[in-house]
Amino acid sequence: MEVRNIVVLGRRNAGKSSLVNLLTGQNVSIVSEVAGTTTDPVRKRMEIKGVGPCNIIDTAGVDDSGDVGALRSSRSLREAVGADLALILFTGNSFLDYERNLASLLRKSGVPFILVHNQEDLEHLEDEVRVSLSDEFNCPVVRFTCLKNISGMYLAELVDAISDALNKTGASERELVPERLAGEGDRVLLVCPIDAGAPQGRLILPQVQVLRNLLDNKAVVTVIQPSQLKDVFPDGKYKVVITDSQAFSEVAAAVPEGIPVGSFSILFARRKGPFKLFLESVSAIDNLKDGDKVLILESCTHRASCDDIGRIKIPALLKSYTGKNLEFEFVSGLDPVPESKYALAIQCGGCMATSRQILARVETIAEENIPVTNYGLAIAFTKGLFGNKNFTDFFGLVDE
Ligand SMILES: Nc1nc2c(ncn2[C@@H]2O[C@H](COP(=O)(O)OP(=O)(O)OP(=O)(O)O)[C@@H](O)[C@H]2O)c(=O)[nH]1
Ligand SMILES: [Mg+2]
Repeated sequence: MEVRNIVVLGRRNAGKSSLVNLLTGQNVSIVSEVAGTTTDPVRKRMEIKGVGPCNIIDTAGVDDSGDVGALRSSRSLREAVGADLALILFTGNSFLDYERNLASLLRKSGVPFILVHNQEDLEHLEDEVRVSLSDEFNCPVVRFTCLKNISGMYLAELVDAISDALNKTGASERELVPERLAGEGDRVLLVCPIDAGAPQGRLILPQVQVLRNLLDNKAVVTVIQPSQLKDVFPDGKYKVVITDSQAFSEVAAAVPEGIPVGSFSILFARRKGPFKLFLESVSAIDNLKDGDKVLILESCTHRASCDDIGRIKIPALLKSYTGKNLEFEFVSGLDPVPESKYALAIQCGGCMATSRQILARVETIAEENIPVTNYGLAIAFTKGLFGNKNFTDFFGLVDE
């Protein structure tokens, strides 16, 4: 199930950390009367009734000043644009520039938000202000206090507002395996190499998720390693073959015409990212010149299984395919993209990130007119698979 990210924003001392602690029922963030106590985003996983697993993300105040303060507040904003829901805290009936800028940034990024008037025990939110904010921003405005002995009722109301807002927007992701690709009774072949890079004793997450989705669709699934392709083809009758990108060439050579062939990473690219943009951008590989910089975007925080694809395999494939002397830069997690001229950016499948996070990052790069594609598409392109009919048939089934 998709984990939803809820980010808590506001000025210093608004009570963000106090609210996060109350919401999660744990002391995850330090609270103090010193403005600027929280410096880096702090996240805590919790289950919200009626929503499911959520990360509650505490942030540094957006009004933090000085050079370091500006860095802190820009980290807060980065969390904001990738979130599924934001809480904007304000106090003392003052909804001023900082709060307004937050609201317009969130609106621009398509992130729904709730305005939370904290410290109600010190100053009550006037009805007039509440109504005018709710009209202006067309969003819920709730009253809150972090004072322990009276917070219970406010907390229940806030949790209801959070769950309503998240249920209204729905999960932002598309299904991984559309039914028209593999539905009830359809036979599907999964090709999962177990090489030195594979984790001990288990499959990697993208494979597990695709397998689960296929079972949900009631497809009939066979899982093999590339060396077993000869045991199932040419006779095997499958509706579709889904392979790890690394085994593309072997699979393409073994599968008879008429059976669409795709990869795990293409399913993830379609689910999480702007798939059309990825698809349109992949041919930019043919325009790469000597000295061009290529940006590799990794979204995992644990990089064990994908590391080697992004850092070693893709650079090697691109260099040998283009014959050019290319430079590579790598960005992982939600780290900011360095400002530099890139000829191409390549995003990983993003199995650990939400689609909002991927979209937020990819859009900022695409705005600079940098073509952005994805691991699986780039690998397929360099292996010449765009000339393979089974492969292009697969796009016909997943594209919409
Ligand atoms: N009376 C009252 N005090 C509050 C309330 N919420 C927070 N405080 C106090 O306000 C101070 C700041 O609270 P924090 O939760 O650290 O605020 P923050 O927004 O996380 O602040 P920074 O991390 O510095 O940005 C602390 O002394 C809290 O005890 C509230 O609802 N009522
Ligand atoms: Mg704090």
